[in-house]
Amino acid sequence: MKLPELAWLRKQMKKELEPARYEHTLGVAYTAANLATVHGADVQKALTAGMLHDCTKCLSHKKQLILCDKHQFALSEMERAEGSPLLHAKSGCVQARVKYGVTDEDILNAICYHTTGRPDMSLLEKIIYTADYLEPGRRHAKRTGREEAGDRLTQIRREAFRDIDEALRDILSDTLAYLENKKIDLMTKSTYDFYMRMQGKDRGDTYEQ
Ligand code: DGI
Ligand code: FE
Ligand code: FE
Repeated sequence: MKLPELAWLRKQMKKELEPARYEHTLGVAYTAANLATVHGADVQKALTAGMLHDCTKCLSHKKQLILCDKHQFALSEMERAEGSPLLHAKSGCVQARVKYGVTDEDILNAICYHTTGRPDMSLLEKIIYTADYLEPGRRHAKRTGREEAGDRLTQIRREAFRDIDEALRDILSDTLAYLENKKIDLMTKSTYDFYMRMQGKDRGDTYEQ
């Protein structure tokens, strides 16, 4: 499967994104490439997905809605809501396909679910979700704001290269804690439930269905 040329994508992202978002994007792409190397995923796909994961983040909400509607990408009410933090993952997935020529379903899904995650993610999806949280440019765990977040982020960074599911559970816990008073998307909640339940299974614990 032919992937878009990385140097071209990088140039496009430099044009499309604000400087800090562009730096974050490079951090995610290279962190994803490293995670892919360690965990045996396709490095080129990880670079492509990382480079494009926030590709529509600097477009207006309205432009993102128009893009999704034009290409018949169904959106939930929460994704459609003005100021939704979830919309850019969906519009990014559409844009990756129609503007940047990505046809690989795994890459498109990694972009689509990079904000909420989803139950039973592919390795590439986990890599992008995790890299987004712990790329080197993140000064603190973005969703916690806790004082100890720096140390915790260091721990999660290390963990991600050892056991990506364990890192994923830590990230999901912190995200849910951060979202405490905000509206939680059904997908974010199902991802959390799925991976917490998996932990029970890993450790041989019993749990209620
Ligand atoms: O685009 P980034 O800033 O790199 O990061 P992101 O795409 O992971 O997330 C954007 C924000 O979305 C992040 O601050 C957490 C938030 N988010 C994730 N799941 C939910 C959510 N916000 C709400 N309100 N509800 C969710 O379920
Ligand atoms: Fe994002
Ligand atoms: Fe991001």
